[in-house]
Amino acid sequence: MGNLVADLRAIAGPAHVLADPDVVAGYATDWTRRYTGSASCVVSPGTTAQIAEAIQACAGYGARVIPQGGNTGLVGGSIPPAQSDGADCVILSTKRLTALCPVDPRSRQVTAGAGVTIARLADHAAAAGLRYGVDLASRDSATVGGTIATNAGGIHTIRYGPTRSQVAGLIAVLADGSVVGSLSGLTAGSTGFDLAQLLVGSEGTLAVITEARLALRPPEPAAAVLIAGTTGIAAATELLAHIREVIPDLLAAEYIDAAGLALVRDVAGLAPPTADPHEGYLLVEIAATAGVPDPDAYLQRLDTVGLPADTVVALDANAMAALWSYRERITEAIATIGMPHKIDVAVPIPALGAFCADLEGVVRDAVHGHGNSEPRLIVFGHLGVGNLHVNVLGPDPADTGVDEAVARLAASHGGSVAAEHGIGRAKTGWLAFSSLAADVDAMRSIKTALDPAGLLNPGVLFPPEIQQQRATTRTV
Ligand code: FAD
Ligand code: 2HG
Ligand code: ZN
Repeated sequence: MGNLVADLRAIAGPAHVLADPDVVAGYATDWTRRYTGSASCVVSPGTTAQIAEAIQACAGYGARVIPQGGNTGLVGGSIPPAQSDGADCVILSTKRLTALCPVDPRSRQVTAGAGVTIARLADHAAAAGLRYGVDLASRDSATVGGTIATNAGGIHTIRYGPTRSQVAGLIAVLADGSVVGSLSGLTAGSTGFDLAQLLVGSEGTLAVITEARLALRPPEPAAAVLIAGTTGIAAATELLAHIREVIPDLLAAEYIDAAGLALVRDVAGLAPPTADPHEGYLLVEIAATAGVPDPDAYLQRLDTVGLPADTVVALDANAMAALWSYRERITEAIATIGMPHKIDVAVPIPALGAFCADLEGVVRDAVHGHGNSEPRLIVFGHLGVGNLHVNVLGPDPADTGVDEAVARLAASHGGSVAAEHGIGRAKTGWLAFSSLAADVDAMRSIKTALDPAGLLNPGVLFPPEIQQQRATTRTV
């Protein structure tokens, strides 16, 4: 490995290859601390050309490349495998790819380096009178490259779609070191496969994304944020449907269950949002759009919806931010009390009630079946797009029984085992629950075609048994 480190230092510069095991260990552990692996070094190239050279150097030594952005991913995709197959792993950090070009107001697009954080991108867009459509609580660390690689969603997906909907082009380095893509931002074009969209959600398994051309939106300030108590998720979806009938322009529609609200209040020292306690809470952010002149107009429309009497409506920025804290601080609040099992699922909105009705029993059975103590279940998420974050505390982090049971339950309700966090290392075994075998096989064929040696992010996204089968086939 000594030679590879030397070669990488020659490519990226001596200061940009870290090989001290203690330092490397920090990069090889994920945000949740549930997933950890080992790598020989961390390389931070400064340009696309250096990334191409670094990838070729790694390939020459048979070393694997683990692309890493802000390392805020929640499915173990940004860190090396726990068990090595004998090959060295190199973490390729995009932290030096921070170039941010001026916003083009005519196309409403901007070009950003893969290492630009979402918060910086949002500020940059705002300074030009525009907004970036993806926002998430990890905004200060999550990067353009990482959010593209995971097709991140976030709080405004109901309005602007996930990251996929913002990508107008990108530049990426494939496993053989070739550079593909375009930053022209053309929205008209039919020249074969859309490589940029293929790389969205590819989780570092097909290429390292180095730059992206991103669509920006006209500014849509929030006119109001409300929190309404409900009797649970089914009631919350009904209430949301009524609100959408009278106010179509929602920026966000989020759900928090009573356990999540109690925890975030406890950890963050927040007062109750509503006068009475409820089983669940619906948080809605309403866009100030041209058709509705002032906040009173929104309040009049909301009067027709039959909101609970203790609904809280915030109309000024500080009060809106205060209501958002109940939702935005849940992940960090959960992290203060243990290492949760995080199961990010999508379920068709009409089936959310039935899914949640089954959830507690499924979690309890899975946990007791594995000899664990009483689980602590917290459910919240992006209700407007049917994306729930099921967090379970109690079972040993290494015991994946409860994770699998929840993933199966989501699939049995017509849902998906991953909504916005990706498959990573955490969910490879469950991909087939909600994807056709032929779909997984087609994805695997693409992986094999673009990365025949399995250089990029091995063990991420693809079910191990399929990798095994293919490996056997190739050997034969
Ligand atoms: P990393 O964690 O570094 O990497 C994630 C994956 O992308 C890995 O597979 C990695 O190999 C790959 N990757 C990274 N950069 C590149 C690149 N340049 N080229 C190719 N592959 C690359 N996610 C949501 O979707 N919605 C949310 O609302 C949300 N909220 C969060 C809140 C908190 C508090 C936290 C901690 C996380 C949250 N996340 C959320 C998860 C996380 O922020 C996202 O998955 C984000 O997209 C990861 O970006 P990153 O730069 O940190 O990527
Ligand atoms: C969110 O929506 C994130 O807050 C994190 O996607 C979800 O902590 C989680 O499970
Ligand atoms: Zn989320």
